[in-house]
Amino acid sequence: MPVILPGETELYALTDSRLSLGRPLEEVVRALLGAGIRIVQYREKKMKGGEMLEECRLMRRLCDEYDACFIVDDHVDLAMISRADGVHIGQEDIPLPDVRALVGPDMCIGLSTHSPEQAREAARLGADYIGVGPVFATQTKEDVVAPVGFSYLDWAAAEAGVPFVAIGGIKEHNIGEVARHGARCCALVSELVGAPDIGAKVEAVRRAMRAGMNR
Ligand code: 3NM
Repeated sequence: MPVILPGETELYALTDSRLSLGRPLEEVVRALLGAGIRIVQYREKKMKGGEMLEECRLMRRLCDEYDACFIVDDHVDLAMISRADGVHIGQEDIPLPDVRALVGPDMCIGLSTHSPEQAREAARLGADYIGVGPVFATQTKEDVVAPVGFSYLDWAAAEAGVPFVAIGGIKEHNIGEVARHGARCCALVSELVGAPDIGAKVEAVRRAMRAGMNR
């Protein structure tokens, strides 16, 4: 199955067990995939490796079932063992060339960036896609840099030269504006996994994004 990248699909969902209203991972991920989400990232910060591996294997099975792309945040080892389609790393994680040397040519690598300089460097290093953010303030990520607002997003839409996904504080009420600033793929955490009805929220968010693109 070919890997789906940001740019080929509008919404990118990330998991977070702390924000999922106590629901099991399978229920949350099935609701996301059932609503048509094509890229999901496993993002857990405070769990034991063995438990995370079991969850990654579960997500691999679910993404196979729904023909979706499965990405693991940070943990290159878990991504490799669970046969993820990709791994997502941050500016302070293991450098991209070292991750590439480990995972080989086929696994996709996403890199979080917060400025045009970081985006250019990511492209030079061969990132398959970049995160552009945080567009708005967010409580979901610890130690996150200050919001970059629309200035970096506008630059990315015009110049990034590599597929990108906008991230950080994106909600149903502001995603239209994010789309209007050129984002063709948006990543959301709390707005989706924290919704009481995930399927309905995905639909509403998608509609709001498309409305922004058409304005
Ligand atoms: N990365 P929410 S912001 C995981 O800017 C992540 O690189 C960011 O969560 C970045 O949609 C972020 O709940 C958290 O605001 C986004």
